[in-house]
Amino acid sequence: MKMSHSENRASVDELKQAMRDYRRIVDAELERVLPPADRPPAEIHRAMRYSMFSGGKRLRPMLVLMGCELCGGNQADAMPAACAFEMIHTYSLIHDDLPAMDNDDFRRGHPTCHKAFGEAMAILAGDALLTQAFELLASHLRGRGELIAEIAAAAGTGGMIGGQVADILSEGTQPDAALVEFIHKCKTAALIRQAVRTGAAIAGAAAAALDAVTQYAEKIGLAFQVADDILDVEGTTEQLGKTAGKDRQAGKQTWPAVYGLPESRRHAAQLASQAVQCLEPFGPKARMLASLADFIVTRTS
Ligand code: GRG
Repeated sequence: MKMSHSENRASVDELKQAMRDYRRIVDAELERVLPPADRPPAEIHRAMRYSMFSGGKRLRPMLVLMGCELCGGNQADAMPAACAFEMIHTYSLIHDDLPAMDNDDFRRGHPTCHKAFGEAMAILAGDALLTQAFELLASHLRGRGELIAEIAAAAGTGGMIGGQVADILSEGTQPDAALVEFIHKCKTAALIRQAVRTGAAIAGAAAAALDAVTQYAEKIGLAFQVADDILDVEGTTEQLGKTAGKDRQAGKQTWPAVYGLPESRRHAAQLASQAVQCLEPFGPKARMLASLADFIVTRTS
């Protein structure tokens, strides 16, 4: 029997509380694993910490932990991977903001890493976060080489970096539906997909469960970037914590550029609804992930 909308979703308040709780525990663990700010060479450790702790929703670590818990695993077992995903994500933001890429002055409501520490230190802080992420993964996921390889692939040229390359090379070209889907799936959805999948794999999920959460994650990953494109058009710089309206200015391939805003909103909502359907085999224990799918397309930052 199909569950009603209210049965299969946590309330907005429950989700907000859960997000605060996840954020608190992830931040405590990041505080513990990142090199202390005064450890020599202190400048790089200060730059890494500056970007890691200057805000952010902690969506990717939350997805690792929720994927693990959904499939019956222990939160503690997934915590190193959760931290690793936030480090990989933050590295990508630092590098994306550099003058050679998006040339942004603000991120997460603060001056970008290169504005605060200079370009050389920002490049190195990104490199160091990526490197430490894989150190964490290798030291905690013993015997899980295939899983670590999957994470590397999601962050690499077949995933996030590949999407970034296509995004840069397509600036100023005619809006193209196939191209924007490729960019969004690689640049954004690949890491989000892998976050949920990694949590589930750490829990030892059976093939069918792993497949179902992966399909959920693919949908929310794409929905997340479509919503991000819409926010770039509709949001303010204060609300977003980064410069609004830059996609259009740079002639980026975005969902609104191809489909317009009303159709983009409809498509984001449809992806969220399809994501929730993928969770049906899990029943009520997936209600928080179902609400998260709604949050992803209704968020304002
Ligand atoms: C490898 C340099 C490099 C870049 C990869 C991920 C990426 C491509 C660039 C970062 C900038 C960007 C617009 C990425 C798209 C994904 C996205 C919307 C990131 C922002 O994620 P949020 O909203 O950020 O989760 P917070 O600050 O909340 O963590």
